[in-house]
Amino acid sequence: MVPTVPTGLAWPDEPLRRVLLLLGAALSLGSASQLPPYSRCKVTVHSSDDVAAWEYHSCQPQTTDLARYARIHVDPMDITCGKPPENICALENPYLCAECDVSMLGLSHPPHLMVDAEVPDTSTFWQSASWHRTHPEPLRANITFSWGREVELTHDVVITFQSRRPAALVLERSRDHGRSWRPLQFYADDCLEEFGMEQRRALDLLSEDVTKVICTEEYSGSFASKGIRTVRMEIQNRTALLAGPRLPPGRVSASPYGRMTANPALRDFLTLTDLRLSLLRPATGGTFIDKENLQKYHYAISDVLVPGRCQCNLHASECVFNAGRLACVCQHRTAGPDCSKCQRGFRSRRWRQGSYLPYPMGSANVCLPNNAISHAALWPSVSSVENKEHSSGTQVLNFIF
Ligand SMILES: [Ca+2]
Repeated sequence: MVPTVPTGLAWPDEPLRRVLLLLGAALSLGSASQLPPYSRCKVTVHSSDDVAAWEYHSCQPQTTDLARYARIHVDPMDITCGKPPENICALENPYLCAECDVSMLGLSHPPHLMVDAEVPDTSTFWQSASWHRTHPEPLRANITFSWGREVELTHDVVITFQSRRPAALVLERSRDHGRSWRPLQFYADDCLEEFGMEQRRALDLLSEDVTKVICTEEYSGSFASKGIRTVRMEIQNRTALLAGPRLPPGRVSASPYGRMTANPALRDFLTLTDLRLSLLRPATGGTFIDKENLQKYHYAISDVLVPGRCQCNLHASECVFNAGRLACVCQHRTAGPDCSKCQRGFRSRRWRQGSYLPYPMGSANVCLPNNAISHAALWPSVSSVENKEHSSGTQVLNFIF
């Protein structure tokens, strides 16, 4: 039995969770009976003698914490502390130090401690070497999460630092397994000086800026709270921009999912095979660099949360983790790790991605048997089958075996 990827952390249960996912706070919710049917992927089988009928809906897996299913790579190779053993000190107190040693259990801080289960009051964390190792060269580290397949971000990416938050970092994405990279968001204590960009907050984005790459100072600036250790990539603030104007209670927006489908730029922005966190400059507490105590400058991360789902082309409601890889459990007679082709014997028309459109039923775009076109008597009209199937909510597609 292949395990299903658990739903993970504290996202609301279905169907509320999926609505919150795309609508965010910008949309007033209707009653449960008014929730869009594409929040479910249900295949209902009615059978009588030799005739069986299916009911299809566009579908996708639930959101989970993808960081737990990633291969994690840190470079440069020797940037993790402890080889050779060294003392890492607190930024606020250079005499408050702890030894890091890869050969000692309890004193080592390997990368997997960024994605382990955190126990309250006990933090486990990855830790870099201190600036003492590389000074006067910059202290830099790249942390790459690789899934070996396409996944979609659905909620805010949250990075929790054990150290003070860095003075400069970039979150980047790749859709080609690390061959090329594009920025998702820049972070700096001074965006103009660090990246030549005006600082901006995700909250201030307009609907036409839904895929705009911004630089924000709210997590790195000198005004940033010393007690708060998280850095966010705000996904929900962006997807909420597509929800449209707030509607009176009891009314649901025409189709935020449809707007999502109709916005390939946003889908592209949120789709990736790899996520990279580039740490460019550690927190220094100001402009002065204490060269006598470089051990107090370093990076340490206790947790990385990457809420998202497998990209299954709206042809799967489940994604499983098997032999170290995530794979969609394809429906609609599709096949492949991401349901991107039709099953053998079901290729009478070109494969198509599922769609949330037309509203409200969406289009499953099922793969049809090889003889569906040639046997017009059994398949009176492929297009009418597709339309009826999703316009009425009742099943009309018959297979005869
Ligand atoms: Ca941890």
